[in-house]
Formats: sequence, structure tokens, C-alpha cells
Amino acid sequence: QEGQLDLAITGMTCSSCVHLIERTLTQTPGIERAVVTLATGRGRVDFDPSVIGPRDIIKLVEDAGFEAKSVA
Ligand code: 9UX
Repeated sequence: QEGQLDLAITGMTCSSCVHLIERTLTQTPGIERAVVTLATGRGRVDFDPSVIGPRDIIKLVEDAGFEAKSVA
């Protein structure tokens, strides 16, 4: 079972922000893949919905110091 979440992320100003968010997410149990793009301010996260959900994923990004919201 695979969940996918697309995020609009604001507050990223350098590539270290990107790596910080990707690392934070991929180190979290239930998150299988996280790809963040600085130029577009987007992130895509693949996760196991039986372990973690979109609200928790968004909170991780926000706790890292950024604003995130789900986008279609
Ligand atoms: Mo770059 Mo991002 O110096 O929080 S790491 S701005």
C-alpha cells in the first residue's frame, strides 16, 4: 500500500534547506521517499499509510522551520 503526498513548501532559500527537509522526512519511519525541489517550492513524499499520514508529514516540515500545505 502506497501513499503519495504533494506539498507546496515555503521558506526554502538555499539547497541546504532542501537537504534538511529530505533528510528529516526520509529518517522518519513510514516515509519511503522524499524529493524536494527548491526552484518550484514543491515536495513529493511516498509513504506507507498504515504507518504515517499527511498531517504528520506536514508537521515534520513545519517543525523543521518551513510552511507546508498539501496540493493536488
Ligand atoms: Mo540555507 Mo535554509 O543557509 O533553512 S539552510 S536558508
